Amino acid sequence: MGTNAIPPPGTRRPLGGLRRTLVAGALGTLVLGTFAAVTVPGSAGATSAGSASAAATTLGAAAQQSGRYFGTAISAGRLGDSQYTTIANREFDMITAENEMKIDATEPNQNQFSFGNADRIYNWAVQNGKRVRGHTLAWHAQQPRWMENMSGSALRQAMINHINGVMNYYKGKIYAWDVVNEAFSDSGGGRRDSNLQRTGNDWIEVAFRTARAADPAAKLCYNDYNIDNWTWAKTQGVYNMVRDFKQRGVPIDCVGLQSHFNSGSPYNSNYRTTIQSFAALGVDVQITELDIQGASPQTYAAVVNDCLAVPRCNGITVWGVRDQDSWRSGDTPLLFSGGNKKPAYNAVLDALNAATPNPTPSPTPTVTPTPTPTPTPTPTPTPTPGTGACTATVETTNSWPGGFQTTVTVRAGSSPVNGWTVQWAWPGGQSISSLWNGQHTVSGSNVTVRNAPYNGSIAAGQSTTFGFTGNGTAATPTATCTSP
Ligand code: 9MR
Repeated sequence: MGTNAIPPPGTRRPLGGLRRTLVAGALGTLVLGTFAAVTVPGSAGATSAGSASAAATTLGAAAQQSGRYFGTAISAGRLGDSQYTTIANREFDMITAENEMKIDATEPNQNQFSFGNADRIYNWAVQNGKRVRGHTLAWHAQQPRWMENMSGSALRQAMINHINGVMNYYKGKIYAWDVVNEAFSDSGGGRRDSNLQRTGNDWIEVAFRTARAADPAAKLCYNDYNIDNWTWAKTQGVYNMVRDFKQRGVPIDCVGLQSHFNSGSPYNSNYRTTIQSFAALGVDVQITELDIQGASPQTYAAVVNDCLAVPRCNGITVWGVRDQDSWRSGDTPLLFSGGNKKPAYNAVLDALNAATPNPTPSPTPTVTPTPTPTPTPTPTPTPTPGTGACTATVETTNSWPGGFQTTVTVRAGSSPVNGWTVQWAWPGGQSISSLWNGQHTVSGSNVTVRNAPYNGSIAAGQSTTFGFTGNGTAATPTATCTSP
């Protein structure tokens, strides 16, 4: 990975022209009242369907008919896989770096910015006529070690410096940034505790104000998971923050609904209400990390139709190309299996093709009444004891001098699992610096990770994952999994 000082980028092709082309194309479509797809120069995914009866044949082209995009997360490590790049290039017109624009990747040492893998993805996207979503600038997870150890005003300043460093480097080139990621607690509707939160409750608005100043052309999003169900307290917490930001003039342009749907956090038909309610605050809504355990075609179509029903829901991104690329591949949650389109793919394409051109891209905001929040249902295990054997597979997914990143796949055996515990011993003094999708305790060299409140239930034969960044020399210990 190349390490660069901050800008001046200058040599890169700005996206502004492309963005203007897309907007003009979309407006032209509206004015002419046709269903013509917008053709993106250089995009293999674009079609030039001439009428309503000529359905688009790729997801990106189908979404463009109503002025929307259809994107995917891309991993730099897979850009050498031609099956992967062929599908990604053909089908998608918006690209998110799955890990490569995160804090640990872009500022591995304080004040030393590194854009090698981020640029690999950015350049691949732009060279193929696609736009890029930036993910993510301020987050409690995947922080580099130097940042994890910081607190107070030094951390606040480091966050500001990081936002400036990354956004300046990509100034004018990113369609939307996930400025702040996952800042709300999984239950109760309040903020998540983190080193950033402990710098003061205003850290989120400081991040957004910093971001606006750094790149006024980028849309600025708040992005989170489990804010899809309108009745959940977490959704209401984020909704109240966005409403407050709009009222006080804190710059925010969009809300990203990650929409990782699974048995603990399933799609609910009130999803459309969630999208409508956020949009009514005067922000765009983007579905940013869509994947659906089992990839039911009906559920994929419902998600697409809910977005299409709201003019300000302006795009959908799926979190990976093929099932094998997914962060939770055992759930087979994506639209492709190997090189093949799954039934969910056809359901999504048909739904996009059935959309009418978007008549009002930015409606006048109206205020929706705040619903009475109901507590987030705790998807805690109904105990069905005794049968839940599970296995844990440890995989080192990244490493660098003095640190590494690991993904652990927890898989249920022939019976469902309700609650799981994974344990291992470090071979050589390693330690965890940040862990997600689980709760860990450490005793000497022994680590115990229990499920998070939302991922304890695993259907028979299915899996979930948790991950962490670690300090020390990369190690791949053997782990045991037990279930009550
Ligand atoms: O898919 C990403 C996986 O490869 C990483 O190991 C993991 C580390 O944090 O992040 C995954 O992406 C997450 C995204 O950045 C934020 N929302 C949840 C996503 C799935 O965990």
